[in-house]
This record gives sequence, C-alpha cells and structure tokens, in this order.
Amino acid sequence: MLDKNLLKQLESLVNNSQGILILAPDSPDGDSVGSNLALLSSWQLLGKQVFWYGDRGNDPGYSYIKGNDLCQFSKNLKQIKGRFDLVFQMDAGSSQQFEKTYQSNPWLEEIKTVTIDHHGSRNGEQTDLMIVDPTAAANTILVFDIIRALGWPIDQDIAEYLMIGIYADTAGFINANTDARSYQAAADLMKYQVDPHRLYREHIEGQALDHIALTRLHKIMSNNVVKRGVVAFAHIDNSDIQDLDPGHHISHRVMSHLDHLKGVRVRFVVSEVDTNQYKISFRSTTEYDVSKVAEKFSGGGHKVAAGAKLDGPETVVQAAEQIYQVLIEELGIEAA
Ligand SMILES: [Mn+2]
Repeated sequence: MLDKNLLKQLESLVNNSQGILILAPDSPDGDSVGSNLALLSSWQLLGKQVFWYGDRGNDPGYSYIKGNDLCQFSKNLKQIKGRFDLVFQMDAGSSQQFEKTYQSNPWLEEIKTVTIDHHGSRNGEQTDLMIVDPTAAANTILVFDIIRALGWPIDQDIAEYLMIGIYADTAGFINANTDARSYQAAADLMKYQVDPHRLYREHIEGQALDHIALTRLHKIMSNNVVKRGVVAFAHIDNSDIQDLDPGHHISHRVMSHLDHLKGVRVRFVVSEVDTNQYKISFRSTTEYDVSKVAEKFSGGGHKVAAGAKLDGPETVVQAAEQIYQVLIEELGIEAA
C-alpha cells in the first residue's frame, strides 16, 4: 500500500533534518490537528527539534485536545528562521490552505517540503516529497501506517491524536468514507489505551456554546439560509459572528444544521474572512462530487466534503449567488 521508496526518502529526510516545521492549515480540523500533533510527538520522542505553526496559532476550537496550545502563530515564524530545514504540510487538499502562512513568510518556499495527505485533488501541485493516499478515510490513518512502517514511537497520547482524526473525518464512523480500514486502524489504536468516551466528552465540553453564541447560530439559521431544490446554502457575514470566540466554529455548526433540511443533497456555507474575501465549505451526498466545484475556485477536497476561498465579491450574499451559479452548472443541477 505505502510506496517503500517514498517511505525510505521520508525516513532519511527526517533523520537528517536539523529541525522540522509542521504547518497547520489556515482552517484546521480535527484530522489536521491530530495528524500534526501525532507526528510532532512521535518525532520529539525520537529526539528531534519540532516546531508547529499556523495562521491561527492554537485555534481555540481544538483546545480540548491536549497539546493544541503548542501551535504558534505563523506571523512569528521569522523568530525561528534557520532552526529548521524541513517543512511538513498535512491534510490540506491544496496549497490554498497554507496561503496566509506563505504570504507572511515567502522565504518558506526555499525550504524542502513534504506533503502527507489523503486529499487526492491538489490541482497538480507538487512539493519535494508527496505521500498521498486518497483511499484513507482520515489523514491520521495514513500517518498511523507511516509511523508503524518506519517504527517511529507511539504512545497513548499519540494513539489518541490519531483516533481524534478518524473520529473527525468519519464523523464517528458514519460518514460515506467509513470503511473496514477505518475500523481496523481504530481497533489497532485501542491497543494503546485510547479512551473513546473520555475523548468524546472532552470534545462535547470543549465545543459547548455559550448562550450568546447559540442565539447567534439560531439567528443565522433563521435569516441567512437559502434552499433551492436539492441545494441549500448559508452566508455568514462578519457582523453575524463578530465578538464570538472563533473557536465556536459557527460555520461548521450551520453546515451540520443544513443537513437536517428535507430533500437537501448539496450544501455550502460561505463566510466572510476579510473585506471582499470569503471561505467556502461544501458538503454533498455521494451522488454529487463537490471537490469538482471546489476546484473551480482553486480549492480542493473529497467527493462529499471540500473547501475553497473566493476573493472579489462586495458582499457575502453576492459571493453566495456566484458560488451557487458555478455549483449548479458544474454538478448539472437545474436552477430552482
Ligand atoms: Mn482529513
């Protein structure tokens, strides 16, 4: 399954590195955090100097994961320039996911970079070494295979990081990508004293909303949702979520609410991230491939879950309409 030659190259790059930088994507998720923390911890046990930086620093949405606070703001990356000679990008789908970090640190482009990803569509983008397995339901399953193949250290914490990634990307073994390999990886991880119920409680309590945020979520569901035939979408303006903890990940919650609308097969949520700049998330049932829609916006992802960014439109409502038109054309859905 894993290419022996690629594994050898990876092993020698890691062994010969003076220091390693792991980059968190601009929009991390449980699988990216789990992948990053698992390798960070394993390499530290090997005695390696490892740094973890991302545009959001330690995203408060994942503060329930032990070790999340190790992630630093990439605007401060210059301070460790020269202390690492190897960069890792994981679980991202496209380099768009590291755009902000590279914009503030263009010198990173000069450093040898490795990709470990389970996203197939990368628009032909290449780094110096690519270990890509689109058949893995979660990136942490691929990371687990690599750790085992190379005999890198693994302990309870690392096993729990890997399990968190599987939970996140299979939504607890119920997403369309869930397969025997996901269950097998989870069963193998249980040998390291993973505590699923504790992880679940930490996740629920860590993500709990305060009353203001819950009210805001309901307001978005009441005012900012459009349903047209099999498509439903929501637009989130900065004013809808300003003064809320970004860790609440309101857009993720809106997305899961849209799944409960009757007859919906394709969903997207567009959120304003800056003036005339937007972030888009797509979800679908298996008969529609939203990764193709994301690629139209230079993003990427999986068949049923993908993401992209969009610059230009004056308002989030205009952005949503523009995305809707591209989406129905790409997926062959009749305008409703
Ligand atoms: Mn993933």
